[in-house]
This record gives sequence, C-alpha cells and structure tokens, in this order.
Amino acid sequence: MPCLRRAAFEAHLLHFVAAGCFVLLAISLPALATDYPLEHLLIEHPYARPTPPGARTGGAYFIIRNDGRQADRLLRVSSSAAKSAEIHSMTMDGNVMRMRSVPSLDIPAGAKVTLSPGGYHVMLVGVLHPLVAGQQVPLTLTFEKAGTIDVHADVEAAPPAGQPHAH
Ligand SMILES: [Cu+2]
Repeated sequence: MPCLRRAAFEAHLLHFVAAGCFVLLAISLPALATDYPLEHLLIEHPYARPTPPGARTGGAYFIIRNDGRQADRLLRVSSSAAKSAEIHSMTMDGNVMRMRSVPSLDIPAGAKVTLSPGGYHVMLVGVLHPLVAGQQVPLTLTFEKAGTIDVHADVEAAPPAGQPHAH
C-alpha cells in the first residue's frame, strides 16, 4: 500500500518539521531579551512581572553592568505605564521584608548591579493598566554620567516555584 505508506511518511515528516520548529523556537526565545548599551553601561534584559487586575503597583527589574572605569549612579526612573516609578531596596527586618525608596543607586566601576524580585527593584506606582505577560513596559532610566536611555521591559510571568530562574 504505497499510498498509505506515503501518507504515514508525510505525517512523520510533518511531525519532524514541527518538532524542529519547536526546538528552534525554544532555542531562540532567550535571545529575544534585549540588552541596551549606554556609554560604558549595559542594561541587560529589562523585565517586569504581570500584575493582577486592580493592582496599584508593579515591579520592574534589570541588570546594570558598568564596564567603565568611572562609577555611575542611577538617579531616576520613569514610565508612561505608571504615575511614577521609584527605586526601591528590599531588606529583611527580622522576619519581615521591608521595601524602602532610595534616592539613587550606585553603580561602581566594573560592577554588575542586579535589580530582581527580593532585592533592588523599580516600583511602578499607580500602574495605569494591568501589566500583561507578553507585552512591554517602557522605562526611561537616567544616570548621573551616562545620561538617559529608553528601554522596554518584557512582561514575563514568574517561573513556577521551586524552579531555578533562568536569567
Ligand atoms: Cu517596591
């Protein structure tokens, strides 16, 4: 039954092609995260977490790498997606996690400063609409020496609990 065999072969081929596409997609996904160079700084992989409907605040995160010989400082963050954006630190006070607004964030020469859930972060205060996974949040970062840059934070769902974070 050559016809049947051929159909089976084509189905197999389709399956193979589909599998190949899936692998390609899986490999290319992390590469979509964008890094933004600014003078001697590199803003790596800006992202935000989705917010439930009605939430007033959201968090945005990125890594700042300073490959220069001069220290710099993150002075300000703003976003058209929220009424205001604040730089926050997160510290443990006994068993209680406390967020505090900090006036600026030092980026020493040669350092890599990570903003992440549970640490330093950008708090979007008064989000104008829920942050939805797959969308982007515009952020404007102003540094003391390197100047100002616009970046887009990808809204990414948190990895399931217990799984290592891939960033
Ligand atoms: Cu905060």
